Formats: sequence, structure tokens, C-alpha cells
Amino acid sequence: MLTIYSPDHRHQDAHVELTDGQLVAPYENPKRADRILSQIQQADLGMVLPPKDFGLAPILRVHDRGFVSFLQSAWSEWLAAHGEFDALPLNWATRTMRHDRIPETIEGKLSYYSFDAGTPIIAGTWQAAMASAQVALTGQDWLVQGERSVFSLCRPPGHHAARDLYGGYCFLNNAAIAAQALLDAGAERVAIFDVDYHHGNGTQAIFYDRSDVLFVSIHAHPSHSYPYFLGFEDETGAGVGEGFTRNYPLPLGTDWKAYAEPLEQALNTIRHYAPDAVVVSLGVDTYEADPISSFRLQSHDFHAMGQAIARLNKPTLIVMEGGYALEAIGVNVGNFLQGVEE
Ligand code: Q9C
Ligand code: ZN
Repeated sequence: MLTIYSPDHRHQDAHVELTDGQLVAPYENPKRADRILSQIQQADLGMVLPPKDFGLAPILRVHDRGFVSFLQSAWSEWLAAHGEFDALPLNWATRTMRHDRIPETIEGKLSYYSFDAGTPIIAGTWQAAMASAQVALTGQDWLVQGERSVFSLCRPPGHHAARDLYGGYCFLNNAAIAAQALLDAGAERVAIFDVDYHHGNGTQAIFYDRSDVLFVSIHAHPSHSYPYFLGFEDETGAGVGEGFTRNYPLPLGTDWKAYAEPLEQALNTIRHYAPDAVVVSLGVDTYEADPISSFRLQSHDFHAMGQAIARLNKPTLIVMEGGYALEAIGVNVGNFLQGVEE
């Protein structure tokens, strides 16, 4: 299988992440993509190609222009105001507050455009996020050229980012950008299958009121897991999008025995939709030893997951999302890709 990769992901290399009341070394760090890449090379999983440059236009098909401008200038504004510390928001417009005004200062804008304080912006954030989106777009382009399956080794990840919101280590929604590009290249229906441990709130929000993209997600139940406020079973779409969002939230401690059946149900939902192409948001944070998650999938289970998805028999773009167990992230992703290819 083709892999698309850019070393520019290294520009997102923050000093701190706010987790459980502590500033800790970021879980979402450059070693993740480095480990995945070296496993792909070691296991001979196929050619690794750099991204092409599709520019901003396909990004603006999914994201708000003001949001993109904010991401482009956030670091220089923060640097001028506060110096070389990772930029983190501190408060949000929640219940009782107004959402209709974009603040003028960088502190206010960070708050307006984010939904958590675990996603630091640094000097290289825009460059890394832009490269990550181009990696997804290039994978999409290979699919349009006739490849059956392509792996876009995206970093930073994307599925928590919505039209004008960043968070959950995500800035630009790579999977959504690729899905929209597939439609713009002629596909009539695209299914996004999100198997990251966390619900893909950003992707769901982007396509919630549309029927040309089916969003299906299998994830830890939001009653106990991040992002807490989206990903429940009763979210099924709105307007003409009614019925084109499907969530399969699962309990803490879910192992393969408990995962396999909802996985098959989710795949049947996708089969029923008969998409022209499938975009997989691949998170391997469902792994038993993931440091921030609590499912119990084992490394060989990712092989079975890849095989199950391959049985859809559709052109498939795999977009990298989460997964934080550095010692196993390469093997887990490699097993998944091998499963897809067989
Ligand atoms: N104590 C992705 O997997 N923080 N994002 C969790 C853990 C945020 C995960 C808190 C997790 C975001 C792409
Ligand atoms: Zn995740």
C-alpha cells in the first residue's frame, strides 16, 4: 500500500500539554509519526511518497476562512503578547455567555476558536497542520487516480477539529478535507469510518446536516470519555443529513470480544449506504496499553480490524488520527494496514 508522509509534522513539537491538572510532556508528539514510518519501512509495507501541494482552496471547502487566518497568525500574535511559551486558551464562552462576537486579542481568539486547553499552538503549528492536510489530500488524489487503498500518515491528527474550532490535538480536519475533495473530484457518496478511541466530534459536526457524507464512529462512550459532549447514540444527523450520522459508543474496558460485533454493525451501516469511497479515521488509541485511553484491543486485533474494513471492498483512504503508546504504535498501525491489504 502507498503511504504519504511529510517530515513537516516535526514542526508540531510542543513543550507542554495540560492533562489532569498537570503540565506534562505532550502525548501527541513527533515520535508517533517517526515510529509509524520506521515500521512501514522495516515491514516493507510499500512505497512512501511525499505530499503534493494542493494549497488552501480544498481546506477552505471545510474550514471557516477566519479560523484558518487565526491559525496562520496565532503564534506570532501570541509571541508578541506573551513570549516563547506554548499558546493555550484559558476560558470559554459556555452557558450564559455570548458566542456571536470574535474577540480582538489573541487570548480571546484562542478561547473563541478552541474547545480545550490540551492543544498547544507553537511556532510550527500552522506549517505542520498544513502539511498534514496536504498528506491527506495527496492520499485522496492517489485514490482518484485509481489506487485501491492509500495510507495518509497525517500528524497532527484532525478528527476533533470542526469548521471553526480546534482541540483534541487537532487543528485542520484532514479526513473531512479529504472526503470533501473526493466529492469535488466526482464521488457522489463518501463514508467516513472513525475508529479512533475518541469520538470524532469535529468530523461529525462538519457533515451533520448533509447526506453526501455518511459519518460512522465507534468509540468510548462520551459519558466517561473525551470529548464528553458529543458522540451519543441519539445523534443521527439533522435536516437532509438525518440518518447519515451513526454513533457506536462503547463501555470502558472494551476488548476485541466486545468490539467485534458493533464493528460489524458499523460496517453494515456503511455497506447499506453504498459509498463510492471510504475514508477511515484510524486511531490506535483503542490499544490496551494506550496511556490516555481505556479499551483493551491487542496488537493482532488491529490486523482483524483492517481485514474487516477491507471486506467493504471500496476504495479506501486511511487517515492517521490518535494512538499514544509509542512502543506499539508502529506495530499496531502496520498490522492494520496489512489487514487492509490482504
Ligand atoms: N487524560 C486524539 O486522539 N485529552 N485526540 C484526554 C486524558 C485529550 C485525543 C485527557 C485527548 C485528545 C486525536
Ligand atoms: Zn483519539
